Amino acid sequence: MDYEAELQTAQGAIMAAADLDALEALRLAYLGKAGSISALLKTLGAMSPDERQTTGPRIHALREGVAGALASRKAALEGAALEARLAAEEVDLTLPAPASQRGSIHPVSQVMEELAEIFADLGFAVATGPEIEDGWHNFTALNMPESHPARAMHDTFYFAERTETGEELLLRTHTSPVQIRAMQATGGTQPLRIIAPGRVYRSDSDATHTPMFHQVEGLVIGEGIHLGHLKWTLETFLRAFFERDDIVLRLRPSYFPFTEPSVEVDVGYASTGGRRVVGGNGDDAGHGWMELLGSGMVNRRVLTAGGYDPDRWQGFAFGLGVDRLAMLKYGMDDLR
Ligand code: 2NL
Repeated sequence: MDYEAELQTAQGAIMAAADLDALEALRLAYLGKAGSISALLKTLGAMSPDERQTTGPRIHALREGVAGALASRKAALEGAALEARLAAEEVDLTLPAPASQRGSIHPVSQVMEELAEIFADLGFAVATGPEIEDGWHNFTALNMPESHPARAMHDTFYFAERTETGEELLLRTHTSPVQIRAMQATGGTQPLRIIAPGRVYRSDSDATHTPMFHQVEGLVIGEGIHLGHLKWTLETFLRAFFERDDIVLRLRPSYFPFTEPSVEVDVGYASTGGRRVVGGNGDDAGHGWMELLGSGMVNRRVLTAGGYDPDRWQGFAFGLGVDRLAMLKYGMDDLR
């Protein structure tokens, strides 16, 4: 048998295989269990030692040659397949990118930012402080001594621990303690114009109350500060916040331990289709008054606690709920 010619024929067939399936068929035909070369190898056992000596290496050379041709054709076909895929699956960089999910600012955060911006234009700096407070800064300095009923009214979250000096520790019930700390920091020698925005905590939970809510308090201290400054400041702020010139305020006498006199501030609104829209005189037809915030002239005792001489310095302060303000501005009717 002419093994050389056999090899050349096989190589020709292998190089002509059009695809990997055709190549696999050839591999089985030559080297498979029932393949022609496998059959040749089986004949070796029946040969005489002399014959095997000369024929054996030839059959093995044929097998090696066919296996080599199969491997090289396989590599060539696979390479071609990859090239074809790369050409077909080309990335089109001019296609628009898939849209990604975007987050958004929480209405409460947005309102806090708006407030800070408006008050910055009025010359107010932002003051911050600890959310875990002691009883002195949260209550006593604000004219709410121990045993004062207002202290019990605040539904305070208390810690089991106390400070080194025996003061009770609590989650601040308002941001007033931040302002007390700001007053102390000047040593009672400088005028002050600050807002204190932040989280406050009261053990209270229903459709209109959450145990954590957001408050912004404002404090102005200077010489000759009076109620007129308070009214102008709040009016100017609310006009900017609600983006309306027809904001009308109604100041009602009230009581807070930390201010004297104290005023509750209502804003006129119009009822349109069950929705309240801020603006206009609350006494006009189709209008009403809505309580918006509490304020007043800083109590002499609070000025003293903050280190200011109340015979020389006066101040006004106000406190408002950010969550409610956000609901009002962006038309939401459930705090949650
Ligand atoms: C309300 C009432 C108010 C204050 C907060 C205050 C702070 C200092 C001194 C005096 Cl350091 N006053 N804050 C004054 C009046 C009212 O909040 O109803 N807030 C939601």
